[in-house]
Amino acid sequence: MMDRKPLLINGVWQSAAAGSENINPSNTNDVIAVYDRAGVHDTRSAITAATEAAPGWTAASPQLRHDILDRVGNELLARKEELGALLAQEEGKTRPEGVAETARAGHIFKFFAGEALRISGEKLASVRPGIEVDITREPVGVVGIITPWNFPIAIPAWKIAPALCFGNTVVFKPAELVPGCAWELTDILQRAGVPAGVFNNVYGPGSEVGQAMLDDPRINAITFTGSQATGARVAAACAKHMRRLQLEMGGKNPFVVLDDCDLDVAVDAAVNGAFFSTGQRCTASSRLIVTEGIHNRFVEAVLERMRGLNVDNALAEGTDIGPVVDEAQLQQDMRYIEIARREGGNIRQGGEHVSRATPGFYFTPALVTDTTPQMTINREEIFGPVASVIRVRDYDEALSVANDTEFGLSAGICTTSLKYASHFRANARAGMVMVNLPTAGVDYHVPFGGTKGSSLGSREQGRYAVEFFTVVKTAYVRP
Ligand code: UN1
Repeated sequence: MMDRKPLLINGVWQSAAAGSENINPSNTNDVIAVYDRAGVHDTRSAITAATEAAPGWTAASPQLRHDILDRVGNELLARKEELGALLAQEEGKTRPEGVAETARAGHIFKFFAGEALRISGEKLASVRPGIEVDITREPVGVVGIITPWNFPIAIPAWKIAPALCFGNTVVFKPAELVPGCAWELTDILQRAGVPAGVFNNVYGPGSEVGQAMLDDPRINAITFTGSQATGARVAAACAKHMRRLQLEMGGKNPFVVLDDCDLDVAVDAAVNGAFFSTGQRCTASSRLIVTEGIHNRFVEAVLERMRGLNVDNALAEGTDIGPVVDEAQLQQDMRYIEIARREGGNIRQGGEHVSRATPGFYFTPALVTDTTPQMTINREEIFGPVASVIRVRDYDEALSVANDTEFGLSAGICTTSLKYASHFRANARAGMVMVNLPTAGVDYHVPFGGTKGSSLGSREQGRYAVEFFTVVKTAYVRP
């Protein structure tokens, strides 16, 4: 029997009645570790601890907050190989992808360490003589953080670091499938000197832990990344409690390829955006919208590149694409391939569950051509290595197809025309626009987020994170 990895509540490692096994999707015989699983009672204890710790942390010196966050960032960077391998082992993205994600998390902590020293306000002259107006930012209070499995360390980092930076306390519920990175990050935060109760990890099921967070009025704000369906439940609960919220949900991101593009650039960006990280990114390029003149050459070149992609164990040398995260996701990916076929799509390559040396959820990247914007695979997020191609006449049709979805996270275009690139930047209905770049893979120091059904609330990351994690106070003073 393996030792269990405990929860962190009120600065104390605590065991729970039940535990969950963390299974390696590249080798389902490999149980990475067993993690204590919080229930409703543990969650309430964590919320109590975070509530009681809030006044002290709010008053803590920016220097202290800086130093703690900086230590966390340094340790993540120093251990990126080890933690990146754990990430790959539990989530299934490749080792280099796991290492890069861990480094990104380290940089995020270091960025917000600096931001702790730059919390600023404004002073304005009142319209009434002799009065000053001061505008300052205060923490929101207790922040609930609910994260998905697909970025097991970067997404926790980009919510936890700004929350702590701006003086909030945290109740953190990591995704059920990836407790490992969340536990290591918790251990790092604890050893870096986060005071008791300021940060709590209540790993456990959404139906118990997540629900207990949603139901508790002592949580002042919730930041959530995950599915639209769960996002809607989070939003409803937040409305009930008049609580601040930030949602990052799905995408059905278009990547437009115009006749005048550089074909190599287009193929690189499309293959990276659609299939890397096993396509399990809300920013994935899942709809390739291609004008007639280049359509066939583009499709053949993408297929050729796909044939060279090695789908295998996430930890193996030379793997380009790891397994999908679990059995349920594998079934979902295969179901969408069936739907695509039934609706008249042409599965040109991939879309199959394949075996490798170790038992895992291996699924070959799929390209579906001859699709129309109305087909299910062009409307619903699949969250796997599946891309569809939509053939269009010209730029105008491409833009209108690109915008024809309920989502609006990221939108890409590949063109050498300044005119089309500029027009697309202005008219793509998305929170992020990429020109001659994949729709996925973003910098850590600039705002991240979408429009329409993809996001709700203010932006994450970079200086814009201050909007969500602080409340503005306006003070009128007669000196
Ligand atoms: C990226 O593309 O680098 O869940 C980031 C997601 C996003 C993060 C994507 N929130 O896939």
